[in-house]
Amino acid sequence: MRQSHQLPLLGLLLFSLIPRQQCEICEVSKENYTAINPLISTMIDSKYSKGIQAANVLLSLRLSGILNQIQEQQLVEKVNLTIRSTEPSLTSGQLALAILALGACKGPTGMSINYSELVKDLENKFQAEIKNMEDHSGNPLTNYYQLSLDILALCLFSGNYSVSEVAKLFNPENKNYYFHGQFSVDTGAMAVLALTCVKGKITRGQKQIDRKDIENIDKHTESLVNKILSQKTENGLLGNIYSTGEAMQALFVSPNYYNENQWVCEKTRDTVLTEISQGAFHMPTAAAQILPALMGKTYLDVNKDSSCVYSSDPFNITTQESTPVTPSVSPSQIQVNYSVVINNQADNITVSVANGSVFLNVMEQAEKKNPTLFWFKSEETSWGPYIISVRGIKADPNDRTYWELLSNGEPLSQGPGSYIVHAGDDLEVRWSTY
Ligand code: B12
Ligand SMILES: *[C@@H]1O[C@H](CO)[C@@H](O)[C@H](O)[C@H]1NC(C)=O
Ligand SMILES: *[C@@H]1O[C@H](CO)[C@@H](O)[C@H](O)[C@H]1NC(C)=O
Ligand SMILES: *[C@@H]1O[C@H](CO)[C@@H](O)[C@H](O)[C@H]1NC(C)=O
Ligand SMILES: *[C@@H]1O[C@H](CO)[C@@H](O)[C@H](O)[C@H]1NC(C)=O
Ligand SMILES: *[C@@H]1O[C@H](CO)[C@@H](O)[C@H](O)[C@H]1NC(C)=O
Ligand SMILES: *[C@@H]1O[C@H](CO)[C@@H](O)[C@H](O)[C@H]1NC(C)=O
Ligand SMILES: *[C@@H]1O[C@H](CO)[C@@H](O)[C@H](O)[C@H]1NC(C)=O
Ligand SMILES: *[C@@H]1O[C@H](CO)[C@@H](O)[C@H](O)[C@H]1NC(C)=O
Repeated sequence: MRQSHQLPLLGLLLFSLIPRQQCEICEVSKENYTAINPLISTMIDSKYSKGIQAANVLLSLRLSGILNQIQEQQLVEKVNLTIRSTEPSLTSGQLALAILALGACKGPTGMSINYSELVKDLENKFQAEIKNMEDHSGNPLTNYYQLSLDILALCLFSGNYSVSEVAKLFNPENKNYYFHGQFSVDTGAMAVLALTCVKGKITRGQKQIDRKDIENIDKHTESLVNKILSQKTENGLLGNIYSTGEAMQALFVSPNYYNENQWVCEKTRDTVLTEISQGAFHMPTAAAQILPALMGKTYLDVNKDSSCVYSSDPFNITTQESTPVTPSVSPSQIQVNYSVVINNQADNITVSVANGSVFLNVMEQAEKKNPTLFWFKSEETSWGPYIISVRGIKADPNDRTYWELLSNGEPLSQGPGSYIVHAGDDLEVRWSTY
């Protein structure tokens, strides 16, 4: 199976039409739905402070067949409003996500949205990404995760893209799949979904294609799948807990590229369920990215003809206001070290913050004590606040620079608004290139 790309083309096409048994899709069974209730509450209770977060949530809940019509309509309006009001400044991937969300199993409200206009817009934004790569030594305006979202949306919603360009761009050796030389599982997974969609369109004869391009797309998919599997941890996660959902989707749609003994889906699923119970998915975007896989769904299911299935509420969705935990005693103060590191030059400070504070609180406290050294700017994103500049030095995708967060020398796998600091932590923001 692993050599499939070496078969002659005809054999290859026939081969890929034979579905391998889909035992890899290991969705959570009905009797275990209580385990995913926290995800759904997190998403429904969200205020969607950043509009594109609503797109993540709408896409996820629609694919999973969970919304009732009122909740859905509110989300559709929110997404629709966001794209109309912010359109020129949306990144390509944000627009792609909005199209996927609005177009997913078109409900009764779906009809009044003009997709062809949005899809045209996306074509232009995708071309701008390519143009930027040409002008800035191969660096897109955003990143390959978003370029993959773009191709996925163009593929699913009959947009125009060049298959040879896709075959060329998505070569697994491309630097954009790697951060600090480390393969990004999230990025690879999104690329597998996009390439699988493109290949599906070709084999169903909807595009006239050079056979060399098909062979390359096939080779890329196989290699990406192997890279994803090589990031499997002992407890079954693929990459880290936040890349696992999308990696599961990638493996669901590519069963012909790996052997059954290479991945035990059930183990991955059970580790994820445990992590849910421990609160790992308290962010709406994190919850939105993991849910479809747990329901046995992938982003390729978006344009299945069926219209939305409205749930008869097997989840007992709770939309009560989240009860803020008001501690009766004020929390004790803890001390941490914080430093800003630029080219091995460190400026450090010791600050006190309330126990339970997050990284951002430490940065704010440091800024208050010494604004000259520690002033910074952050920006709201679908994952919460993102540090865009410190002391006026600004992250720039054209030269792959950013502010990296570390604790005790280790890069964090959560952002400044979520990572809870501990007494004695050595916290650092480091000017880095990915
Ligand atoms: C590309 C990417 C980056 C790029 C972003 C710049 C660029 N060139 O695009 C780089 C490499 C710089 C980066 C940095 C970080 N990232 Co990052 N990143 C991603 C990735 C692969 C895609 C994001 C994207 O484009 N989404 C699609 C668009 C449509 O959504 P968007 O919200 O508009 O995207 C923007 C934000 O997501 C933002 N962003 C990217 N990463 C992060 C992380 C956090 C915490 C925040 C608040 C925002 C943010 O950059 C995007 C482009 O502008 C995601 C994977 C995923 N599953 O989402 C991880 C991901 C979001 N990143 C993650 C992390 C942890 C980080 C860092 C905190 C790592 C670190 N130790 O420093 C830093 C952020 C530090 C800071 N300055 O605040 C985690 C977040 C997990 C969590 N629970 O919070 C993810 C999910 C990866 C993972 N599996 O662990 N990242
Ligand atoms: C899921 O359900 C099965 C059967 O009811 C049960 O044996 C198993 O322990 C459940 N798993 C989790 C994680 O709840
Ligand atoms: C989306 O926004 C446009 C323009 O503001 C409006 O005409 C259309 O009715 C909206 N559609 C939905 C479903 O809200
Ligand atoms: C959608 O937009 C396209 C391009 O702007 C336009 O040609 C078309 O008439 C629109 N369709 C509807 C139903 O409004
Ligand atoms: C489709 O895109 C290709 C390049 O990606 C371009 O050459 C071609 O003209 C486009 N076709 C249409 C109908 O827009
Ligand atoms: C939902 O509520 C009903 C009745 O209260 C209960 O029987 C059912 O088990 C609940 N389902 C879940 C998934 O919690
Ligand atoms: C903090 O800075 C001082 C000098 O300003 C230096 O001696 C010390 O080693 C630094 N500590 C850390 C943890 O970087
Ligand atoms: C901080 O809070 C945690 C529990 O939230 C507690 O275990 C720990 O002892 C506290 N630390 C300090 C220094 O008060
Ligand atoms: C901060 O770092 C200095 C130097 O490494 C160390 O002596 C001190 O104990 C640290 N303070 C805290 C609160 O971790």
